[in-house]
Amino acid sequence: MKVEFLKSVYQLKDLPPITENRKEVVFVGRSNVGKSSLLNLLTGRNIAKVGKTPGRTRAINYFKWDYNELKSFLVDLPGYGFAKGDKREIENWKRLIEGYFNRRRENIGLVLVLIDAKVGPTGDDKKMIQWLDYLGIPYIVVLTKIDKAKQKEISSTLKKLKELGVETLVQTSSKEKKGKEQLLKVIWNYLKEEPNKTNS
Ligand SMILES: Nc1nc2c(ncn2[C@@H]2O[C@H](COP(=O)(O)OP(=O)(O)O)[C@@H](O)[C@H]2O)c(=O)[nH]1
Ligand SMILES: [Mg+2]
Repeated sequence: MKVEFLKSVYQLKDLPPITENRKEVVFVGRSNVGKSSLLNLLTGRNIAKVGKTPGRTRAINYFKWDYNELKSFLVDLPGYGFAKGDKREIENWKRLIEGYFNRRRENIGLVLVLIDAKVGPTGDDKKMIQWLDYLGIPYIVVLTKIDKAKQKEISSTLKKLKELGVETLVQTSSKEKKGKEQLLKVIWNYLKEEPNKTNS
């Protein structure tokens, strides 16, 4: 396995060219939900910055990832749900994220929608899931921080997600290094699929 930081993208024009046949594995979710930690868990490297002030990481961070013969980009998106951000900042965030998904749609292999096991899906998470459904972009939900949640809270989160129609789900704890192998397997299965196969 090989991973390297490629670049931070603040403007859509700086997105890397779609070359080398690299599909994108995208991390989305609330600020602080554990996106960067999960990226580090998956790659076994301390490569994404963890625990920066929520909402302050406004860039799309690209990593090149070679996992066995599978080549991809890992894409760490800036988090949503920062109540204190000013209006203009939120507008900029929205433009960047919407532009990202519209432009990269065809190149996205899988979106990981991260949801805190204890908190459950928020309004923003629901909007994101519905939007991905609408765009026809493949995604799965990844529960994070299961080490912090009681079994009862996890059950309640699972129930809410089921009501939203979410089927594929992996439970993880970056702290306790749980769920890594299962998640790698799911990602592998999505990325190895032939292009257009999922749309037939
Ligand atoms: N207990 C626990 N804390 C975690 C876990 N994953 C991340 N965190 C903590 O949650 C905070 C935010 O993590 P980060 O990966 O930066 O979240 P991001 O903003 O979504 O990228 C940090 O303080 C992490 O140490 C986890 O699995 N368990
Ligand atoms: Mg982060």
